[in-house]
Amino acid sequence: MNDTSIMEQAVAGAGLEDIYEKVRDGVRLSMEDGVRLFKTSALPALGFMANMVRERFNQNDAFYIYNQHVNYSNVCTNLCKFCAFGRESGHDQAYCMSVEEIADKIRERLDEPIREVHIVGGIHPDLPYSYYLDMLRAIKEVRPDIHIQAFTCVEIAHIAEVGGKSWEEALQDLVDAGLGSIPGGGAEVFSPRIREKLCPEKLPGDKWIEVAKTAHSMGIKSNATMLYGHIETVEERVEHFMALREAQDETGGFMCFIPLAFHPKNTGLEDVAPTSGIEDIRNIAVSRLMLDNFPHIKAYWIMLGPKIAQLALSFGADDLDGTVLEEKITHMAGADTSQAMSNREIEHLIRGAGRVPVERDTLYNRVAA
Ligand code: V47
Repeated sequence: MNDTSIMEQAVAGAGLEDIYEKVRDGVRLSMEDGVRLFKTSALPALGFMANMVRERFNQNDAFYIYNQHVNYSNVCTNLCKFCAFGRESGHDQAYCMSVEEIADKIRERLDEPIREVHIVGGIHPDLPYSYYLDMLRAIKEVRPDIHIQAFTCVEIAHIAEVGGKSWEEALQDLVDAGLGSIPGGGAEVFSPRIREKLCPEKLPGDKWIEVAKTAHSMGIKSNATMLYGHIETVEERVEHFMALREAQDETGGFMCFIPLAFHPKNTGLEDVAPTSGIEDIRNIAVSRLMLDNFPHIKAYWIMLGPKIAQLALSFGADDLDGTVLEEKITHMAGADTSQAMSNREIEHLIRGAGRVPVERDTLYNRVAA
């Protein structure tokens, strides 16, 4: 008996033959299918199916990028319950980097082959519109070849409001100043119930999608995330996938989906237990199966830990993110992962998973080692 027929037996044993047939034949899965996949305990069967889709999209490749994070300010008016990073303006732990300090952060690492700077901050009540444009210009001046992936859809809507601009106008100004693409944060869970309970001040889910679609219509690529493992139901997770899949059908502008494992420490949800490895793997696998029009699924090692992220490469993920120098948001919420991994360490993880490491740029072009 070959490997495939053994796994087909595992699928049958789990009562998932109908879903398997759809996956094998490239037929789109339904909301009900997604809920069943979240509820099955047959992890190997789930992984077998997710891996089929993963290899259909990305063969044996596993991507990573040499990148640096800049979290320019933790001052935030939203103060979401799940966030350990944000502080009210005037708080003794509040900080905001000047444009010069941000430029210095980039300058400090000019001798490293960094391809991307990933920039996310809070919703700052007082920063002027010019700050965001000046930040991008200053980075490009120091390092013209770097790709700037900056400002979640939530920040873009805020920046536009600060500048008295439409989303299109603000996005155009940001692109002219050096913006390359948009990271996937701020999506959380789109469900109004969840947003009402955890982040009532935040841009609503439907508006997050509208900002992303606006960016896509202008040729700006973006990512998407989902924060799981707090108070959301599996139905709400699958609805989140369905909304993203529908938007992607319309624009094709999403590059990558990243399930973000909730870290409870120092948040307003400290009673919630951290996610288990099984839950993490399940979220990777179900997202790979439901998001049939997303080319990449990222296992963000900073949140998952390197070992679960490595395992995820056999359960649907094809990307580990990257070196992630200087990340703050997850570490403030108790992540015990290191602050950075070297290219060698990442390649070692990928090879250990039996995959081929591929260094990429932000837009998933292969780069020569
Ligand atoms: O939007 C906040 C999440 C996000 C916590 O686009 C938390 O490639 C876990 O979006 N526990 C920011 N997560 C990070 C992000 C991201 C990271 C890596 C790559 C990309 C990409 C995007 O972090 C926030 C929020 O959803 N977050 N607090 C927490 N306690």
